[in-house]
Amino acid sequence: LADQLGNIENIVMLTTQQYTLGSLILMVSYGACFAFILYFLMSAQSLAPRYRLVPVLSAVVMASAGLSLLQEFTLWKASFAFVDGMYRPLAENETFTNAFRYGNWTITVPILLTQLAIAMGLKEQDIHRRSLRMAVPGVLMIWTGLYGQFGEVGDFSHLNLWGVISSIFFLWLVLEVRHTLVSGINNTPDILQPWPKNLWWFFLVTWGLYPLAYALPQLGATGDIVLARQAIYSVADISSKLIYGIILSRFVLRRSAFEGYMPAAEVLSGAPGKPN
Ligand code: RET
Repeated sequence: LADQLGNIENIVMLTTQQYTLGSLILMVSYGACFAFILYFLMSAQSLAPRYRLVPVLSAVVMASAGLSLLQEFTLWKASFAFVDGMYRPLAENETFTNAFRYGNWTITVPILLTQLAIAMGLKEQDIHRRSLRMAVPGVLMIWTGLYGQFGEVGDFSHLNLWGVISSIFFLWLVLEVRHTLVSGINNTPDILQPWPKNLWWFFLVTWGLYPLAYALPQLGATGDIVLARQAIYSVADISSKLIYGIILSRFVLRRSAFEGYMPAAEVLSGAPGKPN
Protein backbone atom coordinates (compact mmCIF):
# COMPACT_ATOMS: atom_id res chain seq x y z
CA LEU A 1 0.00 0.00 0.00
CA ALA A 2 2.81 2.35 0.85
CA ASP A 3 3.91 3.36 -2.65
CA GLN A 4 0.38 3.61 -3.97
CA LEU A 5 -1.57 6.88 -3.95
CA GLY A 6 -4.46 6.76 -1.53
CA ASN A 7 -6.21 8.14 1.55
CA ILE A 8 -5.38 7.33 5.17
CA GLU A 9 -8.98 6.29 5.88
CA ASN A 10 -8.31 3.11 3.92
CA ILE A 11 -5.45 1.93 6.16
CA VAL A 12 -6.64 2.82 9.68
CA MET A 13 -8.76 0.87 12.13
CA LEU A 14 -11.30 2.79 14.16
CA THR A 15 -12.68 2.12 17.61
CA THR A 16 -16.47 2.07 17.92
CA GLN A 17 -16.28 5.50 19.50
CA GLN A 18 -14.18 6.97 16.69
CA TYR A 19 -16.41 5.45 14.04
CA THR A 20 -19.58 6.77 15.70
CA LEU A 21 -18.05 10.21 16.19
CA GLY A 22 -17.11 10.28 12.50
CA SER A 23 -20.71 9.49 11.51
CA LEU A 24 -21.93 12.11 13.94
CA ILE A 25 -19.64 14.88 12.65
CA LEU A 26 -20.72 14.24 9.06
CA MET A 27 -24.37 14.03 10.05
CA VAL A 28 -24.31 17.34 11.94
CA SER A 29 -22.57 18.96 8.94
CA TYR A 30 -25.14 17.97 6.34
CA GLY A 31 -28.02 18.47 8.78
CA ALA A 32 -26.94 22.07 9.42
CA CYS A 33 -26.70 22.72 5.68
CA PHE A 34 -30.19 21.42 4.92
CA ALA A 35 -31.72 23.26 7.87
CA PHE A 36 -30.42 26.60 6.66
CA ILE A 37 -31.74 26.42 3.09
CA LEU A 38 -35.10 27.78 4.22
CA TYR A 39 -33.51 30.38 6.49
CA PHE A 40 -31.57 31.88 3.59
CA LEU A 41 -34.51 31.80 1.19
CA MET A 42 -36.69 33.61 3.73
CA SER A 43 -34.12 36.31 4.44
CA ALA A 44 -34.04 37.33 0.76
CA GLN A 45 -37.47 38.98 1.11
CA SER A 46 -36.38 41.82 3.34
CA LEU A 47 -33.51 42.93 1.10
CA ALA A 48 -33.25 45.54 -1.63
CA PRO A 49 -33.51 43.69 -4.99
CA ARG A 50 -29.84 44.20 -5.86
CA TYR A 51 -28.78 42.21 -2.75
CA ARG A 52 -31.35 39.39 -2.86
CA LEU A 53 -29.00 37.06 -4.70
CA VAL A 54 -26.67 37.00 -1.65
CA PRO A 55 -28.89 34.79 0.58
CA VAL A 56 -30.34 32.96 -2.43
CA LEU A 57 -26.81 31.89 -3.38
CA SER A 58 -26.26 30.81 0.24
CA ALA A 59 -29.31 28.56 -0.11
CA VAL A 60 -27.75 27.07 -3.26
CA VAL A 61 -24.45 26.52 -1.40
CA MET A 62 -26.36 24.87 1.49
CA ALA A 63 -28.16 22.48 -0.87
CA SER A 64 -25.00 21.62 -2.76
CA ALA A 65 -22.83 21.16 0.34
CA GLY A 66 -25.60 19.28 2.14
CA LEU A 67 -25.86 16.74 -0.67
CA SER A 68 -22.10 16.34 -0.88
CA LEU A 69 -21.76 15.83 2.89
CA LEU A 70 -24.66 13.38 2.88
CA GLN A 71 -22.71 11.51 0.24
CA GLU A 72 -19.56 11.53 2.45
CA PHE A 73 -21.71 10.24 5.35
CA THR A 74 -23.12 7.40 3.24
CA LEU A 75 -19.63 6.54 2.02
CA TRP A 76 -18.30 6.53 5.58
CA LYS A 77 -21.02 4.07 6.55
CA ALA A 78 -20.23 1.79 3.61
CA SER A 79 -16.45 1.90 3.98
CA PHE A 80 -15.91 0.32 7.42
CA ALA A 81 -16.92 -3.12 8.69
CA PHE A 82 -17.08 -4.13 12.33
CA VAL A 83 -14.81 -7.15 12.67
CA ASP A 84 -13.18 -8.41 15.90
CA GLY A 85 -14.11 -5.35 17.94
CA MET A 86 -12.80 -2.72 15.50
CA TYR A 87 -14.15 -0.90 12.47
CA ARG A 88 -11.96 -1.94 9.56
CA PRO A 89 -11.65 -0.25 6.14
CA LEU A 90 -12.67 -1.58 2.74
CA ALA A 91 -16.07 -2.94 3.78
CA GLU A 92 -18.45 -3.51 0.83
CA ASN A 93 -15.36 -2.97 -1.34
CA GLU A 94 -15.73 0.79 -0.73
CA THR A 95 -12.83 3.14 -0.04
CA PHE A 96 -13.58 6.28 1.94
CA THR A 97 -12.22 9.49 0.45
CA ASN A 98 -12.57 13.19 1.05
CA ALA A 99 -12.08 13.80 -2.68
CA PHE A 100 -15.80 14.42 -3.22
CA ARG A 101 -15.49 17.48 -1.02
CA TYR A 102 -13.19 18.99 -3.63
CA GLY A 103 -15.83 18.40 -6.27
CA ASN A 104 -18.29 20.25 -4.09
CA TRP A 105 -15.88 23.16 -3.52
CA THR A 106 -15.53 23.53 -7.28
CA ILE A 107 -19.17 24.59 -7.22
CA THR A 108 -19.38 26.40 -3.87
CA VAL A 109 -16.11 28.37 -3.88
CA PRO A 110 -16.94 30.46 -6.99
CA ILE A 111 -20.44 31.05 -5.56
CA LEU A 112 -19.11 32.16 -2.15
CA LEU A 113 -16.75 34.59 -3.87
CA THR A 114 -19.50 35.97 -6.13
CA GLN A 115 -21.63 36.62 -3.04
CA LEU A 116 -18.81 38.75 -1.69
CA ALA A 117 -18.66 40.90 -4.82
CA ILE A 118 -22.45 41.42 -4.73
CA ALA A 119 -22.53 42.16 -1.00
CA MET A 120 -19.80 44.78 -1.36
CA GLY A 121 -22.16 46.78 -3.57
CA LEU A 122 -19.97 46.74 -6.68
CA LYS A 123 -21.39 47.80 -10.04
CA GLU A 124 -22.76 44.94 -12.11
CA GLN A 125 -19.85 45.03 -14.54
CA ASP A 126 -17.38 44.93 -11.65
CA ILE A 127 -19.27 42.05 -10.00
CA HIS A 128 -18.69 39.97 -13.12
CA ARG A 129 -15.05 40.97 -13.44
CA ARG A 130 -14.14 40.56 -9.76
CA SER A 131 -16.01 37.23 -9.45
CA LEU A 132 -14.15 35.81 -12.41
CA ARG A 133 -10.80 37.07 -11.14
CA MET A 134 -11.40 35.35 -7.79
CA ALA A 135 -12.92 32.16 -9.24
CA VAL A 136 -9.94 31.37 -11.50
CA PRO A 137 -7.30 31.01 -8.73
CA GLY A 138 -10.01 29.46 -6.50
CA VAL A 139 -10.71 26.61 -8.91
CA LEU A 140 -7.03 26.08 -9.76
CA MET A 141 -6.31 25.86 -6.00
CA ILE A 142 -8.98 23.19 -5.56
CA TRP A 143 -8.04 21.04 -8.54
CA THR A 144 -4.32 21.00 -7.76
CA GLY A 145 -5.23 20.15 -4.14
CA LEU A 146 -7.60 17.41 -5.32
CA TYR A 147 -4.81 15.78 -7.26
CA GLY A 148 -2.38 16.24 -4.37
CA GLN A 149 -4.61 14.72 -1.67
CA PHE A 150 -4.31 11.28 -3.27
CA GLY A 151 -0.75 11.24 -1.92
CA GLU A 152 -1.60 10.99 1.77
CA VAL A 153 -0.26 7.49 2.15
CA GLY A 154 3.41 6.54 1.93
CA ASP A 155 5.98 9.25 1.35
CA PHE A 156 4.57 12.72 1.28
CA SER A 157 6.38 14.17 -1.75
CA HIS A 158 3.23 14.09 -3.93
CA LEU A 159 1.11 15.60 -1.14
CA ASN A 160 3.64 18.35 -0.44
CA LEU A 161 4.49 19.24 -4.04
CA TRP A 162 0.84 19.73 -5.01
CA GLY A 163 0.09 21.31 -1.64
CA VAL A 164 2.68 23.99 -2.37
CA ILE A 165 1.35 24.56 -5.91
CA SER A 166 -2.18 24.79 -4.55
CA SER A 167 -1.03 27.24 -1.85
CA ILE A 168 0.40 29.54 -4.52
CA PHE A 169 -3.07 29.71 -6.09
CA PHE A 170 -4.47 30.29 -2.60
CA LEU A 171 -2.16 33.29 -2.12
CA TRP A 172 -3.24 34.64 -5.50
CA LEU A 173 -6.88 34.16 -4.43
CA VAL A 174 -6.25 35.93 -1.12
CA LEU A 175 -4.91 38.97 -3.02
CA GLU A 176 -7.95 38.99 -5.32
CA VAL A 177 -10.32 38.78 -2.34
CA ARG A 178 -8.49 41.67 -0.72
CA HIS A 179 -8.85 43.66 -3.93
CA THR A 180 -12.62 43.00 -3.93
CA LEU A 181 -12.97 44.12 -0.30
CA VAL A 182 -10.88 47.24 -0.87
CA SER A 183 -12.88 48.29 -3.95
CA GLY A 184 -16.08 47.67 -2.01
CA ILE A 185 -15.05 49.72 1.02
CA ASN A 186 -15.15 52.91 -1.08
CA ASN A 187 -18.89 52.60 -1.63
CA THR A 188 -19.71 51.19 1.81
CA PRO A 189 -21.35 53.66 4.23
CA ASP A 190 -19.04 54.82 7.05
CA ILE A 191 -20.90 53.08 9.86
CA LEU A 192 -20.72 49.75 8.00
CA GLN A 193 -16.96 49.97 7.31
CA PRO A 194 -16.03 47.53 10.12
CA TRP A 195 -17.93 44.75 8.32
CA PRO A 196 -15.57 44.26 5.36
CA LYS A 197 -12.60 44.63 7.70
CA ASN A 198 -13.87 41.87 9.99
CA LEU A 199 -14.87 39.75 7.01
CA TRP A 200 -11.28 39.84 5.81
CA TRP A 201 -10.04 38.18 9.03
CA PHE A 202 -12.97 35.79 9.11
CA PHE A 203 -12.14 34.77 5.54
CA LEU A 204 -8.45 34.19 6.28
CA VAL A 205 -9.08 32.10 9.42
CA THR A 206 -11.91 29.94 8.08
CA TRP A 207 -10.45 29.28 4.62
CA GLY A 208 -7.06 28.70 6.27
CA LEU A 209 -8.46 25.63 8.03
CA TYR A 210 -8.66 23.66 4.76
CA PRO A 211 -4.90 23.49 4.10
CA LEU A 212 -4.47 22.37 7.75
CA ALA A 213 -6.83 19.45 7.14
CA TYR A 214 -4.92 18.68 3.93
CA ALA A 215 -1.56 18.54 5.72
CA LEU A 216 -2.79 16.60 8.77
CA PRO A 217 -2.08 13.03 7.53
CA GLN A 218 1.64 13.80 7.88
CA LEU A 219 1.19 13.57 11.64
CA GLY A 220 0.36 9.90 11.20
CA ALA A 221 -2.21 7.51 9.80
CA THR A 222 -4.28 6.98 12.95
CA GLY A 223 -7.95 6.99 13.87
CA ASP A 224 -7.49 10.20 15.87
CA ILE A 225 -6.04 12.00 12.84
CA VAL A 226 -8.90 10.77 10.65
CA LEU A 227 -11.37 12.10 13.23
CA ALA A 228 -9.53 15.38 13.81
CA ARG A 229 -9.61 15.98 10.08
CA GLN A 230 -13.36 15.44 9.82
CA ALA A 231 -13.79 17.81 12.77
CA ILE A 232 -11.65 20.51 11.15
CA TYR A 233 -13.53 20.12 7.85
CA SER A 234 -16.82 20.38 9.69
CA VAL A 235 -15.87 23.58 11.56
CA ALA A 236 -14.45 25.03 8.33
CA ASP A 237 -17.55 24.11 6.31
CA ILE A 238 -20.03 25.50 8.80
CA SER A 239 -18.06 28.74 9.18
CA SER A 240 -17.05 29.40 5.57
CA LYS A 241 -20.49 28.66 4.13
CA LEU A 242 -23.19 28.89 6.79
CA ILE A 243 -21.93 31.52 9.25
CA TYR A 244 -20.40 33.46 6.34
CA GLY A 245 -23.83 33.43 4.66
CA ILE A 246 -25.49 34.76 7.82
CA ILE A 247 -22.88 37.52 8.16
CA LEU A 248 -23.25 38.58 4.51
CA SER A 249 -27.05 38.51 4.74
CA ARG A 250 -27.06 40.74 7.81
CA PHE A 251 -24.56 43.06 6.17
CA VAL A 252 -26.70 43.52 3.05
CA LEU A 253 -29.80 43.95 5.24
CA ARG A 254 -28.10 46.97 6.81
CA ARG A 255 -26.94 48.18 3.42
CA SER A 256 -30.52 47.91 2.13
CA ALA A 257 -31.87 49.96 5.04
CA PHE A 258 -29.08 52.51 4.63
CA GLU A 259 -29.93 52.90 0.97
CA GLY A 260 -33.53 53.69 1.93
CA TYR A 261 -35.04 50.33 1.09
CA MET A 262 -38.02 49.25 3.21
CA PRO A 263 -39.51 45.78 2.98
CA ALA A 264 -43.17 45.80 1.81
CA ALA A 265 -44.54 44.66 5.19
CA GLU A 266 -42.86 47.51 7.05
CA VAL A 267 -44.05 50.07 4.54
CA LEU A 268 -47.62 48.94 5.25
CA SER A 269 -47.42 48.80 9.04
CA GLY A 270 -45.55 52.10 9.20
CA ALA A 271 -47.97 53.91 6.88
CA PRO A 272 -49.40 57.12 8.32
CA GLY A 273 -52.95 56.84 9.66
CA LYS A 274 -52.75 53.10 10.13
CA PRO A 275 -52.83 51.71 13.65
CA ASN A 276 -49.85 49.55 14.53
C1 RET B 1 -6.14 22.76 -0.45
C2 RET B 1 -4.87 22.01 -0.82
C3 RET B 1 -3.72 22.38 0.03
C4 RET B 1 -3.39 23.84 -0.08
C5 RET B 1 -4.59 24.71 0.01
C6 RET B 1 -5.88 24.22 -0.10
C7 RET B 1 -6.98 25.17 0.15
C8 RET B 1 -8.28 24.92 0.19
C9 RET B 1 -9.31 25.88 0.50
C10 RET B 1 -10.59 25.45 0.38
C11 RET B 1 -11.74 26.19 0.66
C12 RET B 1 -12.93 25.63 0.54
C13 RET B 1 -14.18 26.24 0.82
C14 RET B 1 -15.26 25.50 0.59
C15 RET B 1 -16.59 25.96 0.85
O1 RET B 1 -17.52 25.43 0.34
C16 RET B 1 -7.01 22.66 -1.69
C17 RET B 1 -6.79 22.02 0.71
C18 RET B 1 -4.32 26.17 0.28
C19 RET B 1 -8.97 27.24 0.94
C20 RET B 1 -14.27 27.62 1.36
